[in-house]
Amino acid sequence: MDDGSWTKSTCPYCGVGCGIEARPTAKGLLEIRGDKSHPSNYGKLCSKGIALGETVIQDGRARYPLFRSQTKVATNRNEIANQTHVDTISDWETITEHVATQFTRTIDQYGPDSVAFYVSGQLLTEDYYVANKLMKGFIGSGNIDSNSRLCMASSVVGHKRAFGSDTVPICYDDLEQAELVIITGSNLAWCHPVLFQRLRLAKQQNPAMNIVVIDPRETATCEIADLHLALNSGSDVALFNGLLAYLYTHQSLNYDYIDAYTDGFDAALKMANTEKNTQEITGLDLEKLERFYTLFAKTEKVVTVYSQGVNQSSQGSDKVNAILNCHLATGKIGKPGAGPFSVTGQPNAMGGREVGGLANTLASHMEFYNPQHQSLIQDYWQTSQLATKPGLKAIELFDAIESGKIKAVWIIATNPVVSLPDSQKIQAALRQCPFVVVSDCIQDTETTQFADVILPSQGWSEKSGTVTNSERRISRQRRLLPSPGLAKPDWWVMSQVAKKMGFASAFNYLHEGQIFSEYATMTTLGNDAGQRDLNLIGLTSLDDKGYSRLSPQQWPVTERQSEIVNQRLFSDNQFFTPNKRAQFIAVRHQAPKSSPSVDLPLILNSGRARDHWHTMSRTGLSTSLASHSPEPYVTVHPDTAQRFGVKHGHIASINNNQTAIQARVHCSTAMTPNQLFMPIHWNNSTASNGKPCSLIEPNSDVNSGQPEFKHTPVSLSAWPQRCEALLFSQHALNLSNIDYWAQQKVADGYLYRIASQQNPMQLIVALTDYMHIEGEKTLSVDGSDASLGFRQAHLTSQSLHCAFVVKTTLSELDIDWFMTLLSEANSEALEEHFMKA
Ligand SMILES: Nc1nc2c(c(=O)[nH]1)N[C@H]1C(S)=C(S)[C@@H](COP(=O)(O)OP(=O)(O)OC[C@H]3O[C@@H](n4cnc5c(=O)[nH]c(N)nc54)[C@H](O)[C@@H]3O)O[C@H]1N2
Ligand SMILES: Nc1nc2c(c(=O)[nH]1)N[C@H]1C(S)=C(S)[C@@H](COP(=O)(O)OP(=O)(O)OC[C@H]3O[C@@H](n4cnc5c(=O)[nH]c(N)nc54)[C@H](O)[C@@H]3O)O[C@H]1N2
Ligand code: SF4
Ligand SMILES: [Mo]
Repeated sequence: MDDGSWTKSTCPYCGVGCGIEARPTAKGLLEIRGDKSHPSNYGKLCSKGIALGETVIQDGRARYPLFRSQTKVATNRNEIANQTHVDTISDWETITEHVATQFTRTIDQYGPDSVAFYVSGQLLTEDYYVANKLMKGFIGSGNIDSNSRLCMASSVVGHKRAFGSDTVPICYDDLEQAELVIITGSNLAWCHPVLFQRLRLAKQQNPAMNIVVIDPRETATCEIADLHLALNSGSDVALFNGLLAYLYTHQSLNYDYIDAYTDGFDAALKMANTEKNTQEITGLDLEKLERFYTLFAKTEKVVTVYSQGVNQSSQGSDKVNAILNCHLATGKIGKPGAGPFSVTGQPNAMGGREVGGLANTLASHMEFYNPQHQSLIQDYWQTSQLATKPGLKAIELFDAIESGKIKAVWIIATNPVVSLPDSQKIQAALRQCPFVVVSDCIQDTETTQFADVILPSQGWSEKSGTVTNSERRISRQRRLLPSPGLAKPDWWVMSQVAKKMGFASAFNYLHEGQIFSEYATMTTLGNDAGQRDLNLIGLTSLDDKGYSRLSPQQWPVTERQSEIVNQRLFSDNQFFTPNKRAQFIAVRHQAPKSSPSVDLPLILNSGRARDHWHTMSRTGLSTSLASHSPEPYVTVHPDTAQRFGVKHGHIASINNNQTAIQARVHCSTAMTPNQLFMPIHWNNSTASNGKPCSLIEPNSDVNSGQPEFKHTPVSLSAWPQRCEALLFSQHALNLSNIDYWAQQKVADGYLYRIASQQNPMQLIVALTDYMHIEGEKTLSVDGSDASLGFRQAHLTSQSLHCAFVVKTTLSELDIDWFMTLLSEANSEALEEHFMKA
């Protein structure tokens, strides 16, 4: 919808799903502001949303369909082979024909379960719908799983077990209406910043509101907390079972609610009561536990926000049910200001779950095990090939690739070599997979290294469709800019392949609005009496204009919403189980799969930094975002640093039996002495070796298949650095022969923070190799003055091409000096600054 020159769209980062308004700038970038009319953010944006305009530059984009010929060598899985490849530019007709033929041949020879799609919560609903329809409906296999497996799968299991459906009951308004907000396993301040801002404001306006943060770390979210429970990693089930037992002994249960609307309470309570040693398991003292339990017991309006500290655990789904049990036992659900609130990570984590993009669900909240659902979908899609059983979940799926059961895989909008546990295993699997297709906006990611075919996708600002946020609100993402080269929408590419596989009539889409319409109608099948939560009947008759102008709609949508709607589910206390009653699940604390040992005495926790998004393919392009945390770091308690001989600001190695990785040490008492924290963002595209998933074992929750990303036993040691350097280049460099480096986007180029175990002379020689000196003026300082270090710069009259400084140790002053060098406007000023101490 246009408002003058501004176009409304949605932020492509987190599941808050903020509305933005954008307009092109003269330089081809975008000016961005918050959309005041969007009911999820009312005009607010966080640092990432504000900086979106800087990220639409075209660095590194995949522009043309490519055939990549690999030199595949059978390798030992622990060996990181140097993959070499040759790229050949193709066209869409040829390449989609090739993909179709390879998939068809594989299916003909080995059956439908020999192929798989691995997709993403960063796809639009329309893309996701087509992917799911092609795999489950026409290829006839359940083998389509998503990076949502790494993100939301435990919540999905928890919801389905308790409610009979994957339902997030609350709306954002509930956060503001609550009197107690519990935030557990979520760094809301950094990961859902606009919700955090809304909550902070609500607390200012209502000082009686209490906020409890439950996290082993003291995070930025604790800034607004009245109480922080730094529980032992993995002990949430014990904490919430303790709460249930407390509610029972303190007569704080709602028996009317339990009796009228739920089943299974006695068993859940009995199990909770068997857990006597809450203090020991959680590591929390009695006083803190009682403060928390009393607050829950005495407050009517309680919202419990939870995220990856809960989901990403070998007991993730039990953690979720332990929380849901407490809400059900007190009837604190389905009422204004009350309910459990699983905040979704990715912009369209919800949309993916809605269309059915997980291997163990069928489509549109319809299930494999339900014969009526099977036949409804079969008729609707007019197919005789509908998959009849769930497919493989992410980790299993890559195991099946490694063992050769899956012989062709299409990876879309995700980077599994970085984001799945045991990166070495994922690499080994892809290396020996006969046919790997990768659709991405970026040409060279760690995963495209293994592709036989690279398909260039439109990115945010170019693509068009819908996403659903954490409060079930569907918003439009709109096309704002042209796409580079031949990049195409993912739904279009998949439809081309589907047609060439012989499914033309089912994939004849001309535009994304048609797909949305087909999906909306699907949600209504067999759903006239509200049998399922997800129902978009009010959007089934949207015409092209209606779709193009669609304002945010919160599901269920019985009638198209023209005003802001804030609805919550379960206010009628009716659930989606066969008898309409919510189910308690009896759960018991279990220790994480791997425990610390003498050799690996510390626990590695991993998660997010404020201003980066995942593998940094977008945030890594913004200078303002890059400066908040410019390189991979490991946060260490000062006592632990001392114990392991590592120093604040130096490089450390974090290792286990799998491998060792490096990051800069950041000492902080926000950590407990037994834990380390590392951000997930840096990978081999942006740093030498700082990827937590290289260390993480593929342990997962048996019910959800979600990996245990937050609990890896490791050890820590100093990395014997002998010198450091800063290097600037106008172009991104491949520094593969430097031992430690991290890349940071700066104005007009890239800055590299470097450390080396070699002596300074050796590093200088290596860095000089990266300098392009033809026709440029060279400045240098030879290092005889130790306070200046060894310096080199290459410039033309217009700009600085590249520069570096090497010293034994770089101080903050050296970094400031280098940054000023980069910002000098003309060569005279630059030359003058170059010689300064
Ligand atoms: N800036 C930024 N924001 C993002 C993203 C991003 O990449 N960058 N990604 C988005 C996505 S996809 C997701 S899934 C979300 C994730 O959002 P969050 O879940 O909030 O983020 P994380 O940092 O992964 O982990 C949350 C917290 O769980 C804590 N934790 C670890 N172990 C335990 C435990 O055993 N129990 C408890 N209670 N807590 C524990 C960690 O210390 C951490 O502070 O963020 C979304 N928003
Ligand atoms: N150690 C550890 N590992 C984790 C986590 C953790 O907390 N700790 N968290 C997990 C979680 S919750 C998540 S969600 C994952 C995220 O992990 P990934 O999904 O692997 O990370 P992204 O960088 O978001 O990858 C998205 C890719 O899709 C591309 N892309 C963006 N938009 C489009 C599009 O429209 N079409 C196509 N085809 N491509 C597109 C981007 O360029 C990028 O390469 O990481 C998981 N891994
Ligand atoms: S809170 Fe999330 S959706 Fe909103 S602007 Fe920030 S990153 Fe984007
Ligand atoms: Mo996520």
